[in-house]
Amino acid sequence: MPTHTLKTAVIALGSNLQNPAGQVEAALKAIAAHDQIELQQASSLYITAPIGYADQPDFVNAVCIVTTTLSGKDLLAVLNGIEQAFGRKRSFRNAPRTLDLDIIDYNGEFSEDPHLTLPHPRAHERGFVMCPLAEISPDYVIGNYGTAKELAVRTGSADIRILKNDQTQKAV
Ligand code: PH2
Ligand code: MG
Ligand code: MG
Repeated sequence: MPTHTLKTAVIALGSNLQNPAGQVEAALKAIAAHDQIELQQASSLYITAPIGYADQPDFVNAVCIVTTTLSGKDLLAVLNGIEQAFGRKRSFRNAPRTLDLDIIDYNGEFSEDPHLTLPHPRAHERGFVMCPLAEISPDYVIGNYGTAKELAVRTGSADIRILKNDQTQKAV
């Protein structure tokens, strides 16, 4: 693909139902298999305590960086399609889920669109996103909030453990 049309995006993956680690690993493969998405980097898998609605199982989370010729909206549609294929049911906000795929950043763009707010409005304060991102790209800048490394230090990693480490570096 011509490089000038390539955009870089950060995608966060999360699951806390039905073999969460398997869900996240299979989702990474599904993302990588899309012909308009190239997987550049994937973090280790992390076990993380639930944020928001606490009375649910721990999550497995990971983050990946991709390049893509898709627009942000088309990338979101592809990710929603993968969530559906993995049996995602939407019940209530922050409910347990087989697979959640969130766009954290799309090429450094800003958007107030309620269907795709960029950067993701809460990711910068979530250790389960910032710690994995800091592992693979510590200098990645999230909107006006700072680098992944700075934000991971701020969120802390108290309730976050590496489950499966495919990398050599430590998160924070
Ligand atoms: N996702 C949420 C709400 N809370 N907590 C953890 N640890 N990991 C998640 O992926 C997560 C969450 C909403 O998407
Ligand atoms: Mg989410
Ligand atoms: Mg989501």
